[in-house]
Amino acid sequence: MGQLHQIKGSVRSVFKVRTMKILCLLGLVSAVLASPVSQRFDGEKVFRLKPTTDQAVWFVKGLASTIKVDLWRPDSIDQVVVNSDVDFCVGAQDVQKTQDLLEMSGLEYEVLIEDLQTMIEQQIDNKERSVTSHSYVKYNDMETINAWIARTVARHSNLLSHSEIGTSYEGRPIYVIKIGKKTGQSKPAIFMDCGIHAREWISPAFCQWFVKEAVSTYGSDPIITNLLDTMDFFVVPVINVDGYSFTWSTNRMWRKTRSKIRGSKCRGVDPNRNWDAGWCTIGASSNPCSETYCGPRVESEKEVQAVANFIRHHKGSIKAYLTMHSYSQMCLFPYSYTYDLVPNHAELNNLAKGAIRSLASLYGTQYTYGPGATTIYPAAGGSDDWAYDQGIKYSFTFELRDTGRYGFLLPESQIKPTCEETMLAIKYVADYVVNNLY
Ligand code: 0X9
Ligand code: ZN
Ligand code: ZN
Repeated sequence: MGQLHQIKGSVRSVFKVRTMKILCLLGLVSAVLASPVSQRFDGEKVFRLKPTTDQAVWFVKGLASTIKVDLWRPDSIDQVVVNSDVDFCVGAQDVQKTQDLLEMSGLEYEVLIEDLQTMIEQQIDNKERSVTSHSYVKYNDMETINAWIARTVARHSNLLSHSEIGTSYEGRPIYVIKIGKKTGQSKPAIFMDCGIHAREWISPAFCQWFVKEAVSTYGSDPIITNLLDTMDFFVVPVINVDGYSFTWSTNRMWRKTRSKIRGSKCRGVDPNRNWDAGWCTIGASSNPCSETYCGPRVESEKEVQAVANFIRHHKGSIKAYLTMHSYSQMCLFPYSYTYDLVPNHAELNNLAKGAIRSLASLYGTQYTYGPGATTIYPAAGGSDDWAYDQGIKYSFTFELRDTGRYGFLLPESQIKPTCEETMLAIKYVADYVVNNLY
């Protein structure tokens, strides 16, 4: 719905500006500069369909072409297939029509979210929020995460250091935190990133949690201690820093980067379609207005470039690549750009199976696992496939909680359990890697 609201918003403000006196105009302009008007989602509903026949798939595609639907999952309409859940959001003005069409079709559907705006407002509790301090059980904005990085690294300088690996389209710094016992020698490493997709807030929250856990259990937890003694972790808490900031300031449902596209009114590239891995061949769009726009060229996005350069630079030492997304509860491994199985498919499959078993042992959270192309959908240009083809043979995408009850709006009360269980999966993978160095 993004497009629609933005257009409405700008028409309204042009009207206001014309009818106001100069003084008011100045006041209005400075107010707008100070805090961008947030996009609202009043009356928008999130639906779930499960098309069980080819006709039903056709119906869903037809619906998407008559009504402006925001797909939440899968993220593009050509990825809708028989027997897969389709979650999508519909603007208030189209809710009745959608419901009528659904009733007529006889398709089974659920309303996942009655009112998106209410859900967004409920997700974060602004009353108890303080500007300066971070929390591991709340979502933190970009400034808070950056302040957290500086402070945490300073406080644990025996294990942590950080550096800027590049800047974003809008000029924000992108940081990597290095975690490991300083031995004076170069060690093998595991790379993990969060926040490729802006609206998947649980992902940066997990990277913060991971750093905290690693530091606070070093010396007491034998697995973590062994890991940090023999290896380093490189953690990028937020890759898509512009998009993440934009989800806090303006549009909670933003996914892509914020770069301007020559010749288009739409902004942003899907940073998980922009890598040099079968780029833009399947499950990606060359339309700049699409949520899965692959970009004008490979690595067009500065954020993708920054991470790709970092990984290329440390290629010899990085033994595993982990990237955190949400939602769907899946552990995915290459490939997604082709149905071909990777040479060490059996090994990755076993590793994923062990990881999700370990994850489930805490709260019973069920994950599925397998190669991306068959487990979620074929989609080229992803970071996991690229890292794998760089020679990093342990490469995983995690899709964290939930399976759609809240989707991207996972309540803060679930941050702790989600991070705790995910920690078990990551430790499982890392422990395997440290014992199978290559
Ligand atoms: O589509 C994606 O980029 C990921 N799912 S999400 O809902 N978080 O957007 C899945 C990525 C799987 N890997 C590749 N497609 N390479
Ligand atoms: Zn919408
Ligand atoms: Zn994602």
